[in-house]
Amino acid sequence: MVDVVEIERTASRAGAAPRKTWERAEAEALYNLPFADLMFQAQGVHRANFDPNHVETASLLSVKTGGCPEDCGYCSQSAHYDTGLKATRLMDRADVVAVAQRAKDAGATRFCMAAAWRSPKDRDLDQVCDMVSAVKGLGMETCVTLGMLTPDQAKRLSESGLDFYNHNVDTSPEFYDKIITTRTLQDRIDTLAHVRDAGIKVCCGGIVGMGELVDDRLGMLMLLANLPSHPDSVPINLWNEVKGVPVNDNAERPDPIALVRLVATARIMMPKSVVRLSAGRQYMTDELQAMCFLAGANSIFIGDVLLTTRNPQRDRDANLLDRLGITSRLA
Ligand code: SAM
Ligand code: DTB
Ligand code: SF4
Repeated sequence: MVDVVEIERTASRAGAAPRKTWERAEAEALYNLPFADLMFQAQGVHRANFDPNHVETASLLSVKTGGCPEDCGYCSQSAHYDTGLKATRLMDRADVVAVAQRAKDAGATRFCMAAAWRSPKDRDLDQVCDMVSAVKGLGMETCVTLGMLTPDQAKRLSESGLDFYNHNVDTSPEFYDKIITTRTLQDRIDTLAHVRDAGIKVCCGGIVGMGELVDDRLGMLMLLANLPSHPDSVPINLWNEVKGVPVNDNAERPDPIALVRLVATARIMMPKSVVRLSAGRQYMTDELQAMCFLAGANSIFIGDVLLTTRNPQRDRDANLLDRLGITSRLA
C-alpha cells in the first residue's frame, strides 16, 4: 500500500505548497452533485479559464515500441505479456520529423513522442533531444514520454526546447499496486518533480476502465490536484483494449455518465489544466464526447492510431468538431 501522506510531503518539499488540498469528502460531494448542478459548475469554471469552443489537437508517435521491462498490466508494450507486438529500435530523427510534418499538415498542433522504456539511457536521450529540437523547428509544440528521468536528464530535455513531459500516475494510490509492481507511485512523483524543477510543463493523468472503483477514480483526481502545482495537461485515458494483458480479467468500461462526471470533476478541481480526452474515444459515441467537451475536456489526440492501438478516424473527428462548432486545426 502506498503512503499518500508521504507522497504529499515529498511533493510539498519538491515545490510550492498545493494550491488547495482537496479532501476526499469535497471531491465526492462534487462528483455526486445532481448532474445538472455538476455540469453548470464545470461549465462556469471552464468558461472562466478557456475558450469553450476550442479543442486542442495533439498527435502521438511511438518512437520506440515494445519490449518494455515494466509490468504495467494494461500495456501492449510490456515484455512481461504476450500481446503479439513486435519490439522496434529507436526511430531515426529524419523519419520522426517526416511523421511530425504529416501530423502538422493533418491539423495537429502538438506532437508527442513516446518510448517504451523504464527510463532512457543517456545515449538514447541525446537522440530524443535531437528529435525534440527538429520537431520544434516545424513550429509544433513538443511532448515526450520516456519513463522515469533523473534531474540531469530532465535538464537536458529542457535545454533541447521540450515543452511538455508526459508521465502519468495512472490510477489511485490504493489501486496502483494491482496494476504495476515494477515501479512505485513514489518513483513517478519523483520524476514529476524533476520535470517541474527543470521548467518543463507537466502532462500527467491516468486511465479508467481497468476494474477500479469510482473511489479510485476520485483518488486519482485528488492525487493529481494535490500535486505541488496542477499538471498543465491532464490526460484521461479510457483503457484501450489489448489482448494478452492482465487488466482484461477485471476491465469494465465505465458507465458513460460516470465518465462525464469524472471529466467535470477534473475540470473543477484543476481549473486551468487542459483536460485531454485521450485513449478510448473510439468506444465513445459522438454524444458522449460532446458531453465530455461540455464538462470541460478541451484536448484530444487525432490520427488513426495512438501508440499501438486505435483512435477514431480523422474524418469522424473533423465531422464531430464541425457539428459542435468547435474550432481546432482539424477543420
Ligand atoms: N513508457 C513510458 C511510461 O509509461 O512512462 C511512456 C509511454 S506509456 C504508453 C504512456 C501512458 O499511456 C501510460 O502511463 C498509460 O497511462 C497510457 N496507456 C498505455 N497503454 C494504454 C492503454 N492500453 N489504454 C489506455 N492508456 C494506456
Ligand atoms: C497518455 O496519457 N495517453 C497517451 C500518451 N499519454 C502517451 C498514450 C495512450 C496509449 C494508448 C495505448 C496504445 O496505443 O498503445
Ligand atoms: Fe512500459 Fe510505459 Fe507500457 Fe508501462 S506503460 S509497460 S512503462 S511502455
